[in-house]
Amino acid sequence: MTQRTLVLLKPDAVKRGLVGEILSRFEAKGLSLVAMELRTIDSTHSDGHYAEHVERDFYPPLRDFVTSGPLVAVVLEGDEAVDVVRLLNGATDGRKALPGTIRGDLSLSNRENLVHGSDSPESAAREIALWFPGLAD
Ligand code: IDP
Ligand code: MG
Repeated sequence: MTQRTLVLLKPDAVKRGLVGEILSRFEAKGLSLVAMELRTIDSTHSDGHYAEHVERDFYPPLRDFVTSGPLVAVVLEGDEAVDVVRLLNGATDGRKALPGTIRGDLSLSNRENLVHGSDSPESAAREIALWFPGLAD
């Protein structure tokens, strides 16, 4: 089933010059670019994106991280795009993510783990509306 999902190449990906490397993995898999923008977000936008996590202990440093510099927000489309992106991203903790995944190959951190991918079609719809209101369907 064709789906859309919201992907972030987080500020560590931009700072480390890994945007091309990471985007090329999604493109090589066969996912299509629907929208893409380099953007620096403020804490209000971070709170909206991470609404389910704002009360967690790890959230304040996560908010500092995602607002620390430009990131690349992307909408990708393809067959089962939500789950496919999360498989390509790998486990949250880069130290534990499997080799072959983006985090497993390129991240050594539980926080600075390079990428975000929506965790369900419902989250994808909410996140796409937040990041790209013009795309809402
Ligand atoms: P996900 O990005 O794999 O869906 P979530 O549990 O939704 O993981 O957490 C959102 C983000 O918060 C993670 O990608 C990571 O950057 C950060 N994070 C999650 N858990 C921790 C933690 O225990 N320590 C530090 N950062 C964390
Ligand atoms: Mg998540």
